[in-house]
Amino acid sequence: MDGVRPMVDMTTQLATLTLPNPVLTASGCAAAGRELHQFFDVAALGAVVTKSIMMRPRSGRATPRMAETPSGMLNSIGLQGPGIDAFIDTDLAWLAEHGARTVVSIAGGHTDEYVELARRLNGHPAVSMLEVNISCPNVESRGQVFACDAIASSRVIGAVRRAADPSLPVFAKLSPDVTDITLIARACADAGADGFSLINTLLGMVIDTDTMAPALGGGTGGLSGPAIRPVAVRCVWQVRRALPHLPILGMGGIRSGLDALQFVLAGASAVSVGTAVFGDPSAPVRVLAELEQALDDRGFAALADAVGYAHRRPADRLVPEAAEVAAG
Ligand code: RRO
Repeated sequence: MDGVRPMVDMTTQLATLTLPNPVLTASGCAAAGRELHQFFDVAALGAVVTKSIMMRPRSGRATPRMAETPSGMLNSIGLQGPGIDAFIDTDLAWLAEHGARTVVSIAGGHTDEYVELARRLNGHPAVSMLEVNISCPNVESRGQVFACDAIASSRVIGAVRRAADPSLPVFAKLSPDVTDITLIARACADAGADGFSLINTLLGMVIDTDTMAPALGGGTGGLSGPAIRPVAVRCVWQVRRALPHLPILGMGGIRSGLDALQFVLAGASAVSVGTAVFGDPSAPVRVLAELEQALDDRGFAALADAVGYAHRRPADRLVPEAAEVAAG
């Protein structure tokens, strides 16, 4: 670095949505952006992705709800939230007032709940996109997680796509806890998904060796942080290869610009920074600056040119310098 600000075109496209840059918050790690606004202007991000919201207020699972793990953490929040009405009146209103582009994550216990949520959000000027969190127990199917079943996933995504404002991109947030994530992705694509958020947390457990019981009140929890990054990059790679025409919002353990670059090269058009904000609330803006520098260092004039670059055969590599940088 020579102190000269890089000049990379960082705009990105998530289906019909154009964002000024590709770094977003991750659902569940920044509530609705208010707390992070003490550290940086949330409108400077590509978008704020809000904590998954349900129809009714929920108090969540039993405490403790977090446990440390090597290079990561487990959470078992259990969809704590104010419910859609309070969310629209307070959180969305605050985001609109602060000029933040907003991706609203919705969650439901059955397909009709997702549909009702999409309807309530229709026409709200602050909403730029819907992220459909299908990593929730389906109360109509013995609590089986929607995202672990292709038919249940496609039912929810199809219904949300039909209910949502046609101009609003609908992204399916998939779980890595499946044998073949491309089967679920294809089912969602066939049902009308405009893109994918990859990945949700992996299901894990920590046993407290003093109490000799699960450390989390809820027993199991979602594993996030750098420990899951290779799994997330693999999922982005596989879905990009299977469905190259659909955009991906990638996430899972991103702490630096180079971490974000891995996701972009694997096929993500944008990234969410999640767990990193608990230790470094300014991580999203730092990651954005580092990503821009990393792209500039590798000779990219535009982020869009780097999306999916790792899939190219050597003969199709348009930026010869990239090979030299990679070789060190
Ligand atoms: O609320 C949660 O406990 C939670 C959700 Br909805 C999710 O999608 N992923 C996660 O790790 N935790």
